[in-house]
Amino acid sequence: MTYAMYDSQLSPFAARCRMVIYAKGLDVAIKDMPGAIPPEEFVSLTPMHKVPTLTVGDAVIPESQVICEFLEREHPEPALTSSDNLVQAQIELACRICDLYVMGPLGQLFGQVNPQSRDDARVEALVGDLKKGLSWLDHYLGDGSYAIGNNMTLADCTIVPVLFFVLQLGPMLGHDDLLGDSAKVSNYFKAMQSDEHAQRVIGEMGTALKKWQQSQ
Ligand SMILES: N[C@@H](CCC(=O)N[C@@H](CS)C(=O)NCC(=O)O)C(=O)O
Repeated sequence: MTYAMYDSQLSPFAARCRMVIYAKGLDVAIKDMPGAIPPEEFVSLTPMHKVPTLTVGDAVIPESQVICEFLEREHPEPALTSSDNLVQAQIELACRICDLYVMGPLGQLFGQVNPQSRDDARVEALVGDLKKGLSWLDHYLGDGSYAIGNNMTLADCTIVPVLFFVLQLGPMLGHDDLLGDSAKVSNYFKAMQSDEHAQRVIGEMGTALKKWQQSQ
């Protein structure tokens, strides 16, 4: 199969898919947006107009979690899911907590980075929501060397890019303590620095963030 992925190096959703691609050693042409194709052409490819979007020959698959699960089914080795149904539920729960309760407030906080246009009351409310979501993630994180168990799973591919963002964004908003109530999550992210695939996406996101900051 011929794969291409419309990507943004800074997007935590796209980074999730790249981490899966790296962990599985897949041959995927990564096309950085904006620039990979004109916006009108991208809209005709997917009306959702979001990265990541995977193309598989002529087929188009948007949505990071759907892309990751598709790649997992097509390329089951190395496995990023569990054959134990209860463990698999924990993996899916960690991904869902990130998507529903962490990425929501985090994405809105990204819109509050500029101190000139910042709404401080809104920031405080969103920081409260974000900390709550992170404490829920903390509660359900496993005790092994990865998010759930002792091997990399889709949960790690989802959580690592999100935590990179949390830790970068906090100081920009005057909040260095976003993981203050989430010691397990904090220790987990420190431990993930020595995983080669996590390291790679963290490095890519760091470079993209610097570029973005210079452009502001
Ligand atoms: N639920 C989507 C979210 C993707 C998303 O929001 N991507 C952002 C970049 S972080 C985007 O493409 N925004 C452009 C737009 O909405 O037009 C996923 O998991 O893939």
